[in-house]
Amino acid sequence: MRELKAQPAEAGSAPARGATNNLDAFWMPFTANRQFKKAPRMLVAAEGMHYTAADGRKILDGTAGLWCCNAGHARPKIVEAIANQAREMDYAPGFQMGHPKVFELAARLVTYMPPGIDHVFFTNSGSESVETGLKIALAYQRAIGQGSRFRLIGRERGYHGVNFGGISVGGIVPNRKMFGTLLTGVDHIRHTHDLERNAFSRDQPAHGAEFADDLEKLVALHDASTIAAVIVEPLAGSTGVLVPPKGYLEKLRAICDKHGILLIFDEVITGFGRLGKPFAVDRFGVTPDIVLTAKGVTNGVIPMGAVFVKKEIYEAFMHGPEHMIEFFHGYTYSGNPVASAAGIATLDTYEEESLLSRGSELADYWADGLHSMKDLPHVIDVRNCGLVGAIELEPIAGQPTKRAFAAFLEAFEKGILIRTTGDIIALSPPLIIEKSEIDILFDTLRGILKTLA
Ligand code: PXG
Repeated sequence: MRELKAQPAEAGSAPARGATNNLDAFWMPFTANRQFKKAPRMLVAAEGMHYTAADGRKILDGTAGLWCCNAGHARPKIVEAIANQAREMDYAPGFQMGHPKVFELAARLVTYMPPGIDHVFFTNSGSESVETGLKIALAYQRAIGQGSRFRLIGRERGYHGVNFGGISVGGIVPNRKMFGTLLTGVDHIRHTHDLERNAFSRDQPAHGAEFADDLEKLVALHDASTIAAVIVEPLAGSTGVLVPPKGYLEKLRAICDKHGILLIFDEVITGFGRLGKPFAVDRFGVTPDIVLTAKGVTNGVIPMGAVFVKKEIYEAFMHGPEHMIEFFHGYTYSGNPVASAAGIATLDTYEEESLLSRGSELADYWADGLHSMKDLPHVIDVRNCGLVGAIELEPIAGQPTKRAFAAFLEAFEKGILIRTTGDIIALSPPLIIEKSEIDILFDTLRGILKTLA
């Protein structure tokens, strides 16, 4: 294996240019930096369903990168589109100027949404989509004369990225606890995870629609006239794959309608085929007012996010003198040409290979394999929906996360990439996965779980 251990630069000497053996400078995101730098896990190439590790081993991608490479890796159309666009026009200002590809992408993307959701605002990440969606919600309420609605409601265990709006409505403690003074004007409903009643459910669990009534309680506490919007992940991904109980999302929708509260679905993970339909909106048959996406919009290859809104939301902003900016928001890279080209080529790839419904075809096979691990040591729950799966492990007493992290390290050694969050193993492979590869993924994981301390 190549030398990749952290090497402190010699005192007084400039670090060598291009040195690959100095891992010190890079502060890695959401990573145990010291652990990683002692024993790095480097990926150097990717194609189709596999990564190549620095030592040449093929690693089966059980997580579509970070839930984003839905069409698999190095897809020729996407690679070509990016190269061609960079050559033809690398960048164009997005404020007060336009370029054809961003309009083409927007027009194509809105055809995936339910009728009535027909405008899209571009960002560069899920976190930015969240901030954008929350700002649109607040500004919309003002625009329609409901300016007293300042409050945003999230959910316990919700993950909405890492920016201030997102961690405010989010419900993951380590992401929030350092930043308390800025997290005002929010409240939370309870999460829906209920192992006592729902452990080992296949697909949507039977119990828990009544958790949506928490919203009625918050209305009683704060008054609807102070609440602008509710934001939830239709299926919560990074908090450990929490599948919505039957009837839950429908109930949330009904309560929002009753009180004039906007419903925002964060589909950063569930969008673009992950649940066997193009979006969770289709999978669960509930239409929110705003849909947040990122990741799969460009197959994860170039950063991009897309925020979809209902017609009446867009139109509420289209007032005042025509030369005036209607919404004071946007990013230098909103809809940049290379990302737009990547997005168009990604949609082409999804459509040509019917990938956005492939999860439905594989769902039973996927669920059978996952649930076959039910009786292995330490397994306290197995959950699935579309091409998402989770195996929840009993934590080691006094050492939460350690058991699942050990499984993750062992998995990499054995040639599969999995994700862990807390003591939950999460799986979300590229939608091009074959049954034989599902077998390899689960056989390898089974072997690991059988011997896990
Ligand atoms: N909303 C949701 C629902 C997400 O899952 C974001 C927003 C933020 O997206 P960006 O692009 O800013 O990271 C996410 C991101 C994991 C994992 O393994 C999940 C995410 C990112 C990285 C890892 O659970 N979700």
